[in-house]
Amino acid sequence: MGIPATAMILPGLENSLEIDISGLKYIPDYISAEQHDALITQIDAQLWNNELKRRVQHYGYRYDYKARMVHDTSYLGPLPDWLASFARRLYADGIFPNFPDQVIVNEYEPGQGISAHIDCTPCFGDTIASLSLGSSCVMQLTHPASSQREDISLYPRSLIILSGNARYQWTHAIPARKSDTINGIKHPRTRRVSLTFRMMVKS
Ligand SMILES: O=C(O)CCC(=O)C(=O)O
Repeated sequence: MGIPATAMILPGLENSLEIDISGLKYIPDYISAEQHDALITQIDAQLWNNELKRRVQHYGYRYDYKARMVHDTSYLGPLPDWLASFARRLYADGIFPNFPDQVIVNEYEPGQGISAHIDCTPCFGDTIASLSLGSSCVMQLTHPASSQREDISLYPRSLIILSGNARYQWTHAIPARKSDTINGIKHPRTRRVSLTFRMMVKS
């Protein structure tokens, strides 16, 4: 499994990771500093949902954290313009085979994280793409069948793409801690905001 041939990533947007997990791609500097700041401003003008330890915003379809799924009744409406234009770019760049129609914005203050998970399989399609804003952090990818673990540093303005094996056979997590040690150097975390784009699987 992998990104379908009809949706090959544009030349120049190739992986720059040394970690070789099939279906994993990392694109540094996917957006400009101006786009980064404009997105933060847009996000901070919206209402936050406080049902988890970290704050979240849901667009397109509401995700039910208790049931770990999206219900048929959870449609919230089309993506707002400021997300739809980004979704169009993800499609035009060949990252998604169609427009992504579900987005979760996660906010991580230092000490906050997200536990290891595989995104809902019946709910979402093959590609999950997460844009990082604000602080850098480490994402842990774990292959439960072999216990292999890989740490990936996510820098602001980067895009990480999980599809195929990376999406279905590996869990991903952001450890809840206040700093990350990368190549022996301690990086204190500041506020991080991510936007994760997905495509709903329509029944
Ligand atoms: O914050 C991230 O980059 C990942 C978010 C995530 O894994 C999720 O929303 O399921």
